[in-house]
Amino acid sequence: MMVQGLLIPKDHPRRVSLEIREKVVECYRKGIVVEEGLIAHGRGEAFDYLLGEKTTEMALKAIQAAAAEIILASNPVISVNGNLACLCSDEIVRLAEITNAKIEINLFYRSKDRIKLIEEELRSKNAKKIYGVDENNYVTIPELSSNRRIVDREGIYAADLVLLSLEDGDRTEALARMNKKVIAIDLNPLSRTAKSAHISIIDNVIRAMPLLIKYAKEYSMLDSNELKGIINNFDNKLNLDESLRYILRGLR
Ligand code: PTJ
Repeated sequence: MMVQGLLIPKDHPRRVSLEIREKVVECYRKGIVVEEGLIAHGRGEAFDYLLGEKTTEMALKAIQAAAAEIILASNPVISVNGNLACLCSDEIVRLAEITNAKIEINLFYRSKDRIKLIEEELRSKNAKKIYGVDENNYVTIPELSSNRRIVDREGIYAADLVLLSLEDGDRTEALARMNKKVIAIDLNPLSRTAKSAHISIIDNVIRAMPLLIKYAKEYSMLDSNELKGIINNFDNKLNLDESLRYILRGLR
């Protein structure tokens, strides 16, 4: 892959990270990712570096609990922003298929052009129904001032579970107040999103989404008691503390 005219050698120790960065820049040039999305990605990279750029044992436990919750949910929705659409469009569509989840485009830096571009990206991966694209269906989440308050009446508004990533804390808290189960993928264990979600997956979306698909497939064979057992064995607060300790141990 080319980075500003340079070829990234196959054996470069940080090749994957540089390739992902290149993909995000490409999406920025297309208009899928905003400038602020580049900055958010950089913050994510810093935390990923501290996590050793791999899925930790704690993240895996959170992913397993999340897969069980999504299968048990009666109306799960995957909330898609520019960065997630850029890095995981294929996985979003596959996870939605396996779990019967709805896909909703929900942007912080909202524009009709970006919604259209992201819709096209998802359709290119065979997404069928996409929520958040029809203005006639828009409703607002109470007590929230950002653009993310605008949601689809039949999508996030009606959901009992929302899977989100690279999200701001205000909306995560607002969704939880609406009695929705919130699963967040966020590399920063200190973020308000990570702290207020019911399940916080401290991992990079590029690793977490394929693992969510793997476990959703596996768990779709389980009965509801087995799924509840997986969920009851998971403690988000303990898991978050352990993720933070993992980073601190690495620093020492
Ligand atoms: O596409 P839009 O308009 O909805 O805007 C999306 C951005 C990302 C710009 C917007 O949601 C934003 O400003 O996000 P924040 O508040 O900067 O939060 C981003 C969080 O995601 C930070 O905690 C980062 O550490 C984390 N993060 C960044 N990259 C990744 C990530 N988490 C998981 N995987 C990543 N690849």
